[in-house]
Amino acid sequence: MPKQSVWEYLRNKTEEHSAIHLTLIDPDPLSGTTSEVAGEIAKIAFEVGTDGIMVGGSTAFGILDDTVKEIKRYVDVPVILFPGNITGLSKFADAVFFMSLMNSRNPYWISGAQAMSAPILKNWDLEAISMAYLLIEPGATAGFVGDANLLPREKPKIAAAYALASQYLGFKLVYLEAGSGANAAVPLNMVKAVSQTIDIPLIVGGGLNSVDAVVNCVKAGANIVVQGTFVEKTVPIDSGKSLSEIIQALKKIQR
Ligand code: 1GP
Repeated sequence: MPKQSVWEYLRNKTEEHSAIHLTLIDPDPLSGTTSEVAGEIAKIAFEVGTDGIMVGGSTAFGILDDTVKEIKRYVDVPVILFPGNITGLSKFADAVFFMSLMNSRNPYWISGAQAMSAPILKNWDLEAISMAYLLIEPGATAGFVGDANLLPREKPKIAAAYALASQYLGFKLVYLEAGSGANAAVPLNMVKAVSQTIDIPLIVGGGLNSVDAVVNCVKAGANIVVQGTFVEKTVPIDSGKSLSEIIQALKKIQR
């Protein structure tokens, strides 16, 4: 039997459970997240039940390959790249979220970076999972870097229209992103409006920092939740206790 692809793994898991949890790790030696630290965080996140590790790459400065290899030593879930640019690629990962920032004003982030990187992925035979990336206010660093025409928080129908257009364009996933470290997560009525509009899995991330935030987001319709800042802040302090509480609460939700 052929090996299950990462896409099949994600799709099957989202069909089996109310929602799944992904941990985002941004390797950044300048702020202390060396490849070794990333490996330790991933190990604990895996042990407490996260379903996959996403690896950002915007500040990885030459340590991305080492980071991915270090993480893979400790986890038995997919390691998926979440690139901030064409520099965020590593042949050692299991797959890449091949993203298009649908609401960017700059075509580089919609199709330019993708064209630059597609031949590299083919050469490496790295699985590319197409994903529409929608940036919602406040957008944080990704909003600024990606030159996004940020989707207004109080206009869920606009987000739903972008998400439906993404589905019709053939994307496998839609990601509603408030921005890493955002002081306000994606509004629940927006998560609900989008999830009721599309038939493909919905990922939500940015500013999800508590049990309630994650549970309510899933109840509103998210199929996959992403936590980065919360994991990087709490795991070194409490060895994964807070993260474990969140993941257990998420797995118990009935829809
Ligand atoms: C960022 O959505 C992810 O791309 C995670 O955001 O760091 O706020 O959890 P946080």
